[in-house]
Amino acid sequence: MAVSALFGASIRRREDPRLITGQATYTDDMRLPGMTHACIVRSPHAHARITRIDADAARRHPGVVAVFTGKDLAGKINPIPTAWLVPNADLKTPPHPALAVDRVRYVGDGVAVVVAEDPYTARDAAALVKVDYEPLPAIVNQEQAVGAGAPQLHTEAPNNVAFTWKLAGGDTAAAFAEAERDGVVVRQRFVNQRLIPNAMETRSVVAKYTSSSGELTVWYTTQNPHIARFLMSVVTGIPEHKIRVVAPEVGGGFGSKIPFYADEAIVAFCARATGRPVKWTEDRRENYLATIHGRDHITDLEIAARRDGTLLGVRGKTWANLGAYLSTAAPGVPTILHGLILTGCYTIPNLTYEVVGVFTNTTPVDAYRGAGRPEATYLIERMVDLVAGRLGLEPAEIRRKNFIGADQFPYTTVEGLSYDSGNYVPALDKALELIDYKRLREAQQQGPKDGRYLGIGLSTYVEICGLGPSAVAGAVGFQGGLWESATVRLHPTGKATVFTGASPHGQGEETTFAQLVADELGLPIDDIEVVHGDTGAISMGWGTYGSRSTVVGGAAIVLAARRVRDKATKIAAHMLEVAEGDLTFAQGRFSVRGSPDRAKTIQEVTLQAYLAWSLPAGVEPSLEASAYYDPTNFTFPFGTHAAVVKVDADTGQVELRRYVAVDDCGRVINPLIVDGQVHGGVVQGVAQALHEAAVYSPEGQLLTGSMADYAVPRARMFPRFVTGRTETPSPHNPIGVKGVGETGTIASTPAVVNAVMDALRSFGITHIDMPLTPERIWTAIHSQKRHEKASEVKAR
Ligand code: MCN
Repeated sequence: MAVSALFGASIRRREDPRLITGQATYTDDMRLPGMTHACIVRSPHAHARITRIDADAARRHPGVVAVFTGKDLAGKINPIPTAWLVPNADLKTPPHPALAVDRVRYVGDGVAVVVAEDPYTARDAAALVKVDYEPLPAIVNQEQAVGAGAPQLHTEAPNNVAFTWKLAGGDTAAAFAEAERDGVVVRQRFVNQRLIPNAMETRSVVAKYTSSSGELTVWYTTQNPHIARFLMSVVTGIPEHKIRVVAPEVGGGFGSKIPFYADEAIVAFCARATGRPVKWTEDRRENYLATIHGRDHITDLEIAARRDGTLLGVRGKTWANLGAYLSTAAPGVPTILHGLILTGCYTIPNLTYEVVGVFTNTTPVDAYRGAGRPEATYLIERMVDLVAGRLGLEPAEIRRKNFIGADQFPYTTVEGLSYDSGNYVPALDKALELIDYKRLREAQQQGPKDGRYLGIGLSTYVEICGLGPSAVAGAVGFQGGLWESATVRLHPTGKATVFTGASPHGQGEETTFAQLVADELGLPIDDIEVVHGDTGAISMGWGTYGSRSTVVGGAAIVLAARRVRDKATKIAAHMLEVAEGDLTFAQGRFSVRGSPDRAKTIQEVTLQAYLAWSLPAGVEPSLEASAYYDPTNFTFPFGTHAAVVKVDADTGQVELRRYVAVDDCGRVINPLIVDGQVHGGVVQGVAQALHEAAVYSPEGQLLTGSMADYAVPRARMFPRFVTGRTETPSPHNPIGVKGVGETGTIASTPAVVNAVMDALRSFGITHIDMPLTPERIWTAIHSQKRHEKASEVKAR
């Protein structure tokens, strides 16, 4: 590929050919000599005492290498830790044993593990492990779980309360008093239903322990190998420098591969205990039970506004279901990542909010794409529409009226965040133009033609991403740093290897990071390799989540590349016998100012750096540099999404007819990849609005326990998306970028729900909880009709 400015170029993802031609190595593709296979015996009960485990028959089964129970692991494997200790919330962290010892707390809780010569034998033998359970009453609903008489999960957490987190700013009481006097107060209960992440690849682990050296190597499906290594060391007691964690290809994660799971520690234990490599791969049903779930909030919210639509304050309380144990980042998701963005892109000066984190007999809940921010955006964007409806205002205009102004940045929100940059009106205008808003409203005025009601929904969002800085991580209790490392190494032949602490698993950074380096050093992109996901190759990294890889990891790469260029400039000046200041650098050539023919290419300079026959005084041989970048703030992407639906009043069926996403993620490295990220995110967000829900029986059985029962979205459910962009660079990172990996998920859910509610306005329906299935919509329409009929009769 020609050397030219690649920042901003729509280059096809370089990683895709191997991914789509069967040449990639995923964890489950790993084959090691002498490898065995593990199967984890899981509880069929949501809550039960274990009175006895008899593993003799399993142990005797031909081909079984070993069977371990919770008792075998006790004292040898530490409890699975939580890594986000949110302060000032009275956080309770009850122990989470890798395998349950005397009590199981959710369907899927690990009880024993069988290691066998092949996966089928392991599974057959697992069925022979006889576990005697004494069932206990279970609780799955978080609001009921904190009520009197509810079954108790952990003695350390009375009333099942894991934490109570409060946030307050301004004078909310005065704001509501004003609105009660001379304005409007809207109250609504929202259920943000539980979702199940559906990465293409389920979780998988291969562990190999070498007793002679005491070294543990773990290949596995993680989004953050260095955090995994750290926690593996904490849990297994194996020193960190003796552990290598490798994330081979990872087939998507969407947050579900951030946590450190019990299963990973169990597999490592088995490898050490048996002296043989062990592989464990979830099947899809196991994945639904044992991999984290997302969302699951119940919220009572109130919003106060003046009659002219000026938003005055927000007040509310959320009960966040955390499942049976605290997963790695769980406490931070419904608090820091949620509460701190609750007032969205509006100048709302007063806020009082409380989040109660609750243990229930369900699969643990943790970060799922957007993690806390989709829930917050849903609340505020629904509320703004409800206020508009109550006051008879145009949804686009009430938003415009309350936006933080372009001249107000950096803007300190009532939650205490400092939004870096923004210009919300142009994004709204662009979305309105792309969706043809005026014409749609006119069409809506004419009423439904075919029994299908037209609805238009907007969502104007802002989100927190690019997680660092580390000082903030510390202040909010995240037990890690949030900087990123990068090394840019030029080889003697002028080719480059880039090492990043980010750990992409579908986002395309092997392409975009190479674009950054190609631009900084003037190298052809094909001469640049990006290496990630291996603690043996990369000094340190904090991984890929919170749309941080480009903002933090990309910035580190650019800083490292600039250091390489600075050193190369010194060597080039020496080679050309001029002062450094006499050189210009463009398209990979160092040229003498005024004599463009006197030049050295970056490749010539690199060779000299390695030959070291004649280097300037004080310059060391070789050409590589590292950088460790810790941002000074988060970044705050924003935009407007607009959805057009038609709702069939006879069947309740929703057709998503058009979808426009206008996102502002600062400067864009690769528009094609950014579009792809938005598309994927929108699909997930729309699926929450219309289709997906994890459903538990009151006894704690997951009723949507397979893809046959859980409504994973299909391509045919979506129209062609229209994407647009505005570009407001982030002022505080060296490349002006903001993250984009989650914007689609964050913005789209309320856009679609607002559109459906807009369509149902003439029925007097203002809210239906998600997912907006035909049955729910039909029921709402018909109960409203019944209600109207009853009122008519009464009036007569
Ligand atoms: N990008 C760009 N210009 C920008 C911003 C980003 O070209 N201004 C590019 C990036 O360089 C990268 C992609 O867009 O190629 C996404 O980058 P970024 O916003 O930095 O997000 P991360 O790489 O940190 O990815 C995390 C984010 C999250 S949190 C989830 S969850 C998620 C997501 O990305 N999970 C995904 N997208 C996913 N995509 C796939 N295929 N699989 C997942 O599991």
